Amino acid sequence: MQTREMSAAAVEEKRVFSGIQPSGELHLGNYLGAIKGWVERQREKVNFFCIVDLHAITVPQDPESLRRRTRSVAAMLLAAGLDPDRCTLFIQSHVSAHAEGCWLLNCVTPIGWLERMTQFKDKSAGQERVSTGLLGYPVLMAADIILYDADEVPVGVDQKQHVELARDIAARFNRLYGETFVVPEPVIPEVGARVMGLNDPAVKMSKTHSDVRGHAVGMLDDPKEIERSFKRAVTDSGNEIAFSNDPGKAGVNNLLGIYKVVTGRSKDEVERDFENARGYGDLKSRVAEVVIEELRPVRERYRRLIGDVAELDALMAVGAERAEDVSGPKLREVKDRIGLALPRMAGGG
Ligand code: AQP
Repeated sequence: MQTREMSAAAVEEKRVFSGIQPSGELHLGNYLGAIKGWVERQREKVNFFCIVDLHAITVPQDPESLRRRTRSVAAMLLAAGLDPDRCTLFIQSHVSAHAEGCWLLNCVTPIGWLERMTQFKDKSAGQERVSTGLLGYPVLMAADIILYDADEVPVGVDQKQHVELARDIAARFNRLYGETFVVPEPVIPEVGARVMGLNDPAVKMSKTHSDVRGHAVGMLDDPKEIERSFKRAVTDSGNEIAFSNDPGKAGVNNLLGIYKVVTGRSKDEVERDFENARGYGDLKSRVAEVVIEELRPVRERYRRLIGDVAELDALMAVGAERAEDVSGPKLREVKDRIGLALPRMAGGG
């Protein structure tokens, strides 16, 4: 297994890759489970963050909405604090190595590995037609990650299984063709890794359900909407405000988890903050308050950024060039290992 040496310099140079789909309006789960952590970590490592539009089309998308949302996600990530001077931020379809790499990895990935993926089972359940792309989603994700020799992949817990599959694919390729890829590790935040729907704390907050009233807090929701969403949040008939693994207390646990990640306080401190709370109503309004203040500057920066389309497109073009500089040579190495005739050989050179 190929790993990087753990010298001090190597620790600094650790590579990080993560992605986000422009498949709907971004929500608090995306922010707390992924984006907030990306922003905090961007100073420490070499980071690649990708807007994975090719993943989004594994389920039907309206072309105009997809284009608009892809730009909107770019603006949102910048508004949340990603700094293009400290990370490489780009759009997946702008770098052809991802789709090409996916094909090459498809050819070493047993189909059974894909059929047992939970997300595939969930997203294909009850559908009359399911695209081959949906089944191959994790192979594309593996290509995204391993073409950059990423050591770490920060994701919410829902994506852990896919990162584990990327590890299996990288290791299998290395076994078949010799050491080529770094085998990546998933990095899951301790809290915030699975923000649950406010209307149903048994279901993860998701873009797919964000049309359902009271399910998600959108990153662009205004303070009044955020307050309303939290007021409606499902809790239980008790009154104890404490972290708990009891499924019956999942609503309160979810609210406390959100408060914890936003404020950066420990579990004990969070519970102490609510010692004198006047019931769940108080809990809900204080959680709403910290979320409103957390998202306010993001929303304001977003409004400014989304107005300058030319600047956004230029930033994404620079990101794609930098991504290509890393993934392009890796893809050529992979083709060489497999035995594909490289272009320089075509002319007899
Ligand atoms: N509810 C969540 N709690 C914590 N983290 C979450 N993530 C998503 N939902 C939650 C994390 O956000 C990152 C980007 O997710 P994605 O765009 O790749 O898609 P997803 O995981 O499939 O998330 P969605 O929002 O539920 O989208 P749809 O409905 O389109 O499938 C990932 O790191 C993910 O873990």
